[in-house]
Amino acid sequence: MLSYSFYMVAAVAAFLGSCHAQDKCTGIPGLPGSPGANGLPGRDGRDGLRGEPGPPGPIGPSGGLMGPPGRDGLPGPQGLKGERGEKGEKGDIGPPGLPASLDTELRNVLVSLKRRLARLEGVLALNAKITEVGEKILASNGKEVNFASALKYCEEAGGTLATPMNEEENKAILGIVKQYNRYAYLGIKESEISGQFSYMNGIPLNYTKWRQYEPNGKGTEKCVEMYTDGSWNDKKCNLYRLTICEF
Ligand code: MAN
Ligand code: CA
Repeated sequence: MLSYSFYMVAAVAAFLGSCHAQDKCTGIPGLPGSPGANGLPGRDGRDGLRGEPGPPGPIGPSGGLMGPPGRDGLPGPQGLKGERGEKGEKGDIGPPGLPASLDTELRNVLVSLKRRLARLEGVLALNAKITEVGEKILASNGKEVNFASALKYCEEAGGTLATPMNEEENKAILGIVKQYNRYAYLGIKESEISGQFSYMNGIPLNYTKWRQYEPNGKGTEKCVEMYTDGSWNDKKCNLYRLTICEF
C-alpha cells in the first residue's frame, strides 16, 4: 500500500524537478507495476514455554509383568542379643598408676571392705558357724562322710580339711568336734612309708597330738581322726566322720 502511493508522488516530483533543471524534459514515467507476489514464509519462531504435566493415565490392565523391586523399607525393631563371642586377646599394659598405698580412693575402699568383712565374721562367729584361729577360719557343714568326700566338700568350698599345725589350732578344731560330739577326719594322711604321716601336700608333720599307743595301724589305717578329747588316732579312710574345713 505504502509503496504504490510513494512511487506516484516520487514520480511526479521527479518529473516536475527534472523539467526545470535540464534542457530537455524527459517523458512521462509509466504507471507503477502491480505489487509483487508474497515472499517466502519467515523462519520458525522460538520454542514456547514448557506446558504443565498432563493428568495421570488410566490404570493399566491387570496381569501385566511385575515391576522392578521397590526401595528399601524403614528399619525394623532391634533383634535379640547374639551369642557371646570368643574371648579377645590380652590388651596392652595400661599407663602406670599411683602406688596403692598413695591412692586415697583405693585405701578408703579397702578400709570399708575390711570393716564389712569383720562385721560378717562377727555375725558368723556369734552364731557358732565359724571359729577363727590365727589366720585360719574353721567351719563344719555338720555332715559325717568318708575321708574322700569330706576333703571334696572342703575343696569345693575353697578350703581344705582342717589340719592342726599347733596346739592352738588343735584346740579350735576340738571345739567343733565337741560342738557336734562326733569324731572328725583331719587333713593328714599316711605316706608311702608306713607309720609316717604327712600333710595333704606331702610335707611331714611338724606338730602331732597322737593318743597313747597311736599310730598303730602300720599301713592299714591311712587316715587320722580326732577324738572328743582332741587326741589323734590313725584310722581307716572309709568310715563316717564329721567334716571340718579350714579356710
Ligand atoms: C580300734 C581302731 C584303731 C585304734 C584302736 C585303739 O582298733 O580305732 O585305730 O588304734 O581301736 O584301741
Ligand atoms: Ca589307730
